Amino acid sequence: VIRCRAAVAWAVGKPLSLEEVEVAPPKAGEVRIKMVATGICHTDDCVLEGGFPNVDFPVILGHEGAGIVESVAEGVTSVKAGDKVIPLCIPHCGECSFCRNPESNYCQKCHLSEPQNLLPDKTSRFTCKGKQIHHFMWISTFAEYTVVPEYAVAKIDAAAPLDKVCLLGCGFSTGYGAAINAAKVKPGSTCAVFGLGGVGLSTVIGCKVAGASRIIAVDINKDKFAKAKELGATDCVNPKDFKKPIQDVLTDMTGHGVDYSFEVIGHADTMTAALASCNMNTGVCVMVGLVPSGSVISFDPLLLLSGRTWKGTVLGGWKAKDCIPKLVSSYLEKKFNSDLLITHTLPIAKVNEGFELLRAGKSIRSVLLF
Ligand code: COD
Ligand code: ZN
Repeated sequence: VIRCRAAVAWAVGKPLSLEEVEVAPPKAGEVRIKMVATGICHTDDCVLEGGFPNVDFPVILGHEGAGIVESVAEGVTSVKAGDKVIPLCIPHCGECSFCRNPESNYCQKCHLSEPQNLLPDKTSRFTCKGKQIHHFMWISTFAEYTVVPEYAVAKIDAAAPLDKVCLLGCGFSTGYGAAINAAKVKPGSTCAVFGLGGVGLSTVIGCKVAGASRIIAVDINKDKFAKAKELGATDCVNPKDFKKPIQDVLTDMTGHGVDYSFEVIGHADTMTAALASCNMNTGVCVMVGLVPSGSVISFDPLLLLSGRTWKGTVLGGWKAKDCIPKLVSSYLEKKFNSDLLITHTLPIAKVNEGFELLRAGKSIRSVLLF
């Protein structure tokens, strides 16, 4: 058992508290990781605000980390002590029908509706003050040491800077893959990205790398525009500056609507606005944000009848165990610069400050260091 620091969420609506926790050794098929760095993603904040009623508290959140394997239990073959790794918020077992299908990445070991609050054997490896603490998405990266199933961790290049590539565990890969895999953005095309947080700005990067000639960035916080431009946006639009609906603004700007639109906010109304913003024949709208559980979207079916495609993606469509290491290699080859998304680097003790910066719209990504 290792005693170490972790940011524990004791209850909805309460700040995290930095505690000493006990982390039990990995059981068969599991890996214990020494976490080096972790990003703060909007989804962690949604859980803290009570947006995921099926997440059990107390819980150690965090799902965008990078670290070094401390030890492995029997049966583990793909990683060993000392390897640099990224824990996977979407597992990749390699055996289920979705893993075997080259077109899908949503492993059957994963249940978005039933978050991985305990490890697959239905027990926890974390305790604090005599209480069992829950896992989050099986990876709980807000702990100095965490235990994950082997199919929820990928070995990465030993040269990778962990304080930078942690973003590839969730936010960057999700947004970038939405453009590359889900939309399959073509060179010369026109794109619109709704929501310029860490994930949406990664979609902007993906559209740029795919060769889009026009990238329209949409956000109600104009402070996000400078960064969007730096990353490749050609136009920035604030819906608050217009009386007419944003889909009409985008249609006017482009003639018939964009080729690809992305909703990277997680609101029902911006989902339908993004759909209506892509052109009526071949337009593709990709849903990246997650609306609060129980939300219902109503929309005019004529929007789809004329040919539009409306689709969603998790973790940008990447088959995590194979693709995250390849994305790390692409990062090292400078195919994209995800470092530009990191606006703050803080010690883990300042985790609540990191959440405050996100809520205030002042940060893109804060990286916490252990
Ligand atoms: N119109 C335009 N922009 C808006 C609006 C609006 N009505 N409302 C908010 N925004 C902007 C905000 O100003 C902000 O800039 C941006 O939207 C949201 O950014 P962040 O930094 O709060 O959020 P991200 O980028 O960290 O995360 C966004 C997600 C959509 C990914 C997240 O909220 C979510 O829904 N996660 C679950 C879905 C998922 O796949 N997650 C990946 C695994 S966690
Ligand atoms: Zn995330």
